[in-house]
Amino acid sequence: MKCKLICTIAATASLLASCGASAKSDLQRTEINQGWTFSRADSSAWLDASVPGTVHTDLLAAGVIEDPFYRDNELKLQWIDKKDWIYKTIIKVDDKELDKNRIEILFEGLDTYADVYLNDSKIISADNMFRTWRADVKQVLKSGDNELKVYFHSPIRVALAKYDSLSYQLPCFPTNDQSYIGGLDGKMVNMHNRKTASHFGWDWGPRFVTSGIWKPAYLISWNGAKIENIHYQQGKIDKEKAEVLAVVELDAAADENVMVKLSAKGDKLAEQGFSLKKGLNVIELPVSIKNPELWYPAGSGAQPLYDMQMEISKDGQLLDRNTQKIGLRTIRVVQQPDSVGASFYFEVNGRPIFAKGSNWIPGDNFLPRFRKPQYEKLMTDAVEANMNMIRIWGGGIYEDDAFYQVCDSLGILVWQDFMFACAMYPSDNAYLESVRAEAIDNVKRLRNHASLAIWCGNNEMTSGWHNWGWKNRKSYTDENKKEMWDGYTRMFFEMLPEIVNQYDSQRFYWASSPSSSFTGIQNNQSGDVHYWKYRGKKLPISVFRTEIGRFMSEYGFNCSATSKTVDKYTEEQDRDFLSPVYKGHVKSGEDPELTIYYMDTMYRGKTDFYSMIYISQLFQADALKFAIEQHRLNMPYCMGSLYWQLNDCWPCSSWSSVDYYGEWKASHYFVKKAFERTIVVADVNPESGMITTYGITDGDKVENVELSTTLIDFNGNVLNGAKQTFTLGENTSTKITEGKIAELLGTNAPTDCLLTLELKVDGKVIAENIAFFCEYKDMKLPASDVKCKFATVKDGIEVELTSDTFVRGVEIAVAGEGVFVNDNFFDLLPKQTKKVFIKGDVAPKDITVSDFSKHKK
Ligand code: BMA
Repeated sequence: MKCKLICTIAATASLLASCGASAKSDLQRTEINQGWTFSRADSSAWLDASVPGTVHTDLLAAGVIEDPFYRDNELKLQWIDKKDWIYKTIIKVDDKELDKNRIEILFEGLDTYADVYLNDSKIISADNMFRTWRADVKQVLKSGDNELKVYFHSPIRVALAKYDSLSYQLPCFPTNDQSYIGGLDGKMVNMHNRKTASHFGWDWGPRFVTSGIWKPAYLISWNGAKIENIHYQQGKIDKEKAEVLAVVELDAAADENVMVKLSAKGDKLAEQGFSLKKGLNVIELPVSIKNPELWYPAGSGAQPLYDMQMEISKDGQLLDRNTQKIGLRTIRVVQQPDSVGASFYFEVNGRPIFAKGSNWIPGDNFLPRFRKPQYEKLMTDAVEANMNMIRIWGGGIYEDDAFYQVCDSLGILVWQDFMFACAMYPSDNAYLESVRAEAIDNVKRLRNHASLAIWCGNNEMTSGWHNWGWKNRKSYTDENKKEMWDGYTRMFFEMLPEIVNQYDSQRFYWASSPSSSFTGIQNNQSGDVHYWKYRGKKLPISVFRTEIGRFMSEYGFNCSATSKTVDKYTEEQDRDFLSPVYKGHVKSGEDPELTIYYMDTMYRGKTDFYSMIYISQLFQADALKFAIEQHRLNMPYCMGSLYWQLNDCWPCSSWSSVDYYGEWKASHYFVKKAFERTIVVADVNPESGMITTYGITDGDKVENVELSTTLIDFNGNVLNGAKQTFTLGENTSTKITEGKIAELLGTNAPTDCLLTLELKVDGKVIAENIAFFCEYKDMKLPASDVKCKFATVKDGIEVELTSDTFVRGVEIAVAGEGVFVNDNFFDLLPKQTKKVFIKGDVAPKDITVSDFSKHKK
């Protein structure tokens, strides 16, 4: 624990009376969200605006533009980022407020190049959307009406000037800055700004380079002292006691004697007096919590949160109050050297955690549209799918407080990148200083969250520099290269770790994802791994059997959005995988052709549009299931599997498992099963001719577990079967059996049968799975005939499905909005009865059932 004292504080507890502060604080904080209008700088037409908001969404609300996400509207709206825009409103201030000792304006986020004027005095000149901007406005404000005006310079024109002033082009991954859509003549400028990189077009995202007051703005006035920031540093934590040191920054309007009271869950922990000096003070309040309830990631325990409330008062008058929730736990990243390299895993409260999760991109290209309910929905989807970790990828944003609050309460650990992705960035001092301010702001804002597990410098910059040919580009002189690499070193090996060490010393910092060590290029023996190579070479998905690192922080499979979502952004004539509109929503460059390749080689599906949507989803689902199972069966060598990507920022084809409108793709159902606490897997390896079974659990050791394997044909006839009793190891993968595929199959053809697996404890099934012996396209599936019975139940409908024969990938499609099917795309075993619950206002006529055999040639 450490803290920097800015001035000498005398603890004067005995001199001051107890708090007893009145409920209403003297500090006044008013959100400036009313009466905003906006205009193009070269026009005099003023329209209503929303703050927080963006120019694009304001233009949409005003009816000036059509929905940017519809069809190819993206191409028609590229003019917006070339313009300057002005926002203005009136702030009313009365004499009482004006009399306060201190008055400031705080912008939590300005996107991006903004000059702020109050009554025609320039008070802020902003150039970084990731940091807060504030100004002391006591001298500029007047009683009555005050005009607040924000002038946004075109981010593109500012960035182009920066681009042109550099003698060389900073490298950037080609599909990750789609400048050609914006008419920039190939000039990739995203990295010249401190702004969401994906706004410039990404391999899953549109190119809409926004401007706007994207986070709340406040007018804050006070007389006594304002709580600037609190750092709840967690010391020794065990069952008996948790030691917490509250390090508090207080901004005092004058020299003051104040009382500071800290309580948790309503119980007073400490109360102490302090003498403050005018200006910024740092005080410390050590407290201890008896018999603490510890916080765990989802699946490992509960998520108790302590409501911490701090009150600052003077003579019984409350000056300011701050409440926030903290979770008590220890967390560390363990890199234990071993015979191959070194481990890389998270340990919470002394227990190793296999990280099950996905990567997160901004929830909406127009960021302010994504708020707490949307965060709650998506993170609940993540927990429903048995995840315990999410990686906030570096080309988006440091998310809103609401995001981390949701993660704290649901038990989702957060891997937090700093905002750098897939490019080299400028390294001049001004740029570095801007990053410094941004990093300090965000580290201080987020460090109290129980869910925050790791800070990571950037996404794929080490890979880009060393592996993607950047450092060897012929166009660079030695001097250029030195400048870029020196900048990289200063930023990611020096400045950011120093900031984390200074402001959040209890958290682990990792310079780049992926890397094998603090400075090392990724490998499968240490550190974290992004595995994408299969795409370029069109390798079979079975390559995921061998490409396994210690912690898989990215890998993924592209597919279509759900048909419901595709129908929303297309018209009839667009509904073709190769139509310009459909392809305009597939940003990855290689897709949809690459997806079509896998669909064809693995499934041989029909080529009508909706069959292709179905097959592309099944492909993604099967592939993710395979990869996750491989990662988990290699536990504890591999201790993390975060697939790319959970969500979308617009309706599109991508690697997401939940699409832009929140619909679960087939993969989300498969991921949910593959991430169950305990799973059973049969690894059928045609290359070696072997079949190996595994029991894998995140839980405790279980003795006398029974594995039943049954080989059946597609009509349900039992061809072979075995039972095995074994001990399931604690928090690991246990190999149960190994044998020859040929011996198991005997005279049965691989195309005609499947293997069911069941793990039982005391007669109760704890895990089940199915394994196949050939490519899906070669399976000789009988024509399906699924019978459905419907029953109206509370909040929806229950469907009971049966079939005489085996049915692959049963899809239950439901017309209408706001419906949720609790299981989907599942395999139905012969004569099995399967019950599915459909939540929502649905009738049987809205429900269509199909399956793989119907979409297969
Ligand atoms: C990863 C990410 C993203 C990208 C994704 C899919 O490497 O870091 O930049 O969108 O791959 O290509």
